[in-house]
Amino acid sequence: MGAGVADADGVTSRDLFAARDENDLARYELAPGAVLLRGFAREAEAELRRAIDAVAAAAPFRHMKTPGGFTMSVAMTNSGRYGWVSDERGYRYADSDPESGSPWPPLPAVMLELARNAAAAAGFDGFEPDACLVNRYEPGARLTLHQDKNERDFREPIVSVSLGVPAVFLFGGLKRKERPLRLDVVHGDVVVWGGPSRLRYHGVLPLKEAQHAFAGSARVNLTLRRAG
Ligand code: MD3
Ligand code: FE
Repeated sequence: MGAGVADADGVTSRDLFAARDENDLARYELAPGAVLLRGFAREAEAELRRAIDAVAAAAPFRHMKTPGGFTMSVAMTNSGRYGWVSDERGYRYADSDPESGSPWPPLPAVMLELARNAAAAAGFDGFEPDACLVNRYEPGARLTLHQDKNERDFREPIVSVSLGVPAVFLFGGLKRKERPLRLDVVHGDVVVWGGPSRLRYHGVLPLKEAQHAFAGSARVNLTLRRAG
């Protein structure tokens, strides 16, 4: 079985490198520096559920505005020293929640440990995230193609954790015009984006109506970053 990667018109699909570790979890190198760890977060799901609830209790999910004045369909919140924010002034990391003026809630230990372990499994030892953006997708919510460029040091990877309803990631090249590949991501999947893949364009197709025990009709994505 391959990683379920196809090009964006869905016509071709190809099996990519696969190896199984002792826990029977699959590790796929999608591209140089981009590693899919299928099911890597499943064992922590109960703790992650509680951690997300604790973060959202302190810093509620909100729909941010883009600098162009559009309201994002994805609801977001943050934990850690820095949080990613967007408003009419631009995209940036902020050390407090603009809604409350308070610091973001602390990065829960389960998120920090998961990110360290996933990064190490993907070949990025010593990853110490200081920010976790929590994205919540309801049916129809999407993220258009973009690059993550607000972090200080692009040598640091980004760890992405998918929870709840499945989604389709788009991952493109270093130029927006390159046609993106599609990747189906399901509950518990972790992707590490580093090295030569760190500045790839990427996005998420509109979420389909579905139900999952983790969060009902929603998908939750955690991205752990070294922002500062
Ligand atoms: C590829 N989030 O929050 S994570 C984001 O599922 C974001 O919520 C998506 O993109 C989500 O910025 C996708 C996948 C991802 C994250 C970072 C990347 C893919 C990446 C950095 C480089 C290349
Ligand atoms: Fe992104």
